[in-house]
Amino acid sequence: MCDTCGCNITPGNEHLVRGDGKLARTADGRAAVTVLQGLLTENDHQAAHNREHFDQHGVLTLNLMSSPGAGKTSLLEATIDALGGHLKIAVIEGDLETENDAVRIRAKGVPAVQIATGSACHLDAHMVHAALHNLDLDGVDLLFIENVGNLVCPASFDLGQHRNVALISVPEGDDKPAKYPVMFRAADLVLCTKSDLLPLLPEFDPRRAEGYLRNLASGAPFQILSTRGTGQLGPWLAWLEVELAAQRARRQVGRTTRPAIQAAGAGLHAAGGPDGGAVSGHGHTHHHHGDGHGHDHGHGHDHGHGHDHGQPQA
Ligand SMILES: Nc1nc2c(ncn2[C@@H]2O[C@H](COP(=O)(O)OP(=O)(O)OP(=O)(O)O)[C@@H](O)[C@H]2O)c(=O)[nH]1
Ligand SMILES: [Zn+2]
Ligand SMILES: [Zn+2]
Ligand SMILES: [Zn+2]
Repeated sequence: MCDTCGCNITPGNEHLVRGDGKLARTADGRAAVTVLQGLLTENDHQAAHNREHFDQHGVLTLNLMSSPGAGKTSLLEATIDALGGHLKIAVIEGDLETENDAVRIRAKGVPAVQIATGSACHLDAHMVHAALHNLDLDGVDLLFIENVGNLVCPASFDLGQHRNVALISVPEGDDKPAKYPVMFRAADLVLCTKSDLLPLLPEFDPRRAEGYLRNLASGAPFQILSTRGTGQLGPWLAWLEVELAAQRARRQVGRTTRPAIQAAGAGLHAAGGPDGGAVSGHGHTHHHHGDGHGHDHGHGHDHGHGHDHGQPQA
């Protein structure tokens, strides 16, 4: 969680803590921990709402996480080359600064929205929701969210995605799952990238990397690939197709899914576990958003929320 690095407040959620925002410091001095807990709860609530957007549009949304430079954007470029002919792909890019990654994706003919997080080392659900205002999800099959390069904070924020994918690249060393367990426990799939460099870096042992992952009691598939040469992208592309089909089957019966590990605040909500959570079964009791969204979504449907908000909390 981001309590330690102080990055909880982002351009996406600062309206909640500034001025007369709902988490703004009260005259009696609301404790910082209460405010941070409130931000996580708000994040999870916004994430559930984002997931409703994705589900209404029949989109499978994947959150890509890794160290800076592990090869997320390159993998997206290669994936678009391979699947773009028969699947409609869209991308949300998160970086501290620059449009560079979005420009690379758009060069492939795929819509990409860049989120510049400023100082925040992760994306949160509010930032993703804002990005959705600039993205037409109609007809989109796969939405990739490329998170900020960082192996710590992104794992703690639910964005509304269905699956988490974590990358570990050969040059960064094979012990990353041991050192950053929170990230790798949250992964539904682990990709060992830049495998073309294995001959140059014999100290990287993919079996050891997978062993560290298994030590975390993770059963996530571990795939070794490269965006260079022959690449061995087949298993990754097949995983995407299987996940897309599985999500479509869930949607047929009004269900959805969420990543293996939830953000800390998600425990406060009562919506089913992984693979559970009927879309309409939000079921938690809490104060009304009061946001009423207050802005025009511009993404072509109204925001009925579709879940029961229960009674306002005392
Ligand atoms: N040898 C090799 N280099 C790669 C591979 N994939 C990416 N790279 C290189 O690694 C560098 C970083 O790749 P990116 O795709 O930009 O990495 P990223 O994870 O998107 O980086 P951030 O968005 O900054 O976190 C670039 O110079 C890529 O060309 C690969 O499979 N093999
Ligand atoms: Zn990138
Ligand atoms: Zn919305
Ligand atoms: Zn709600």
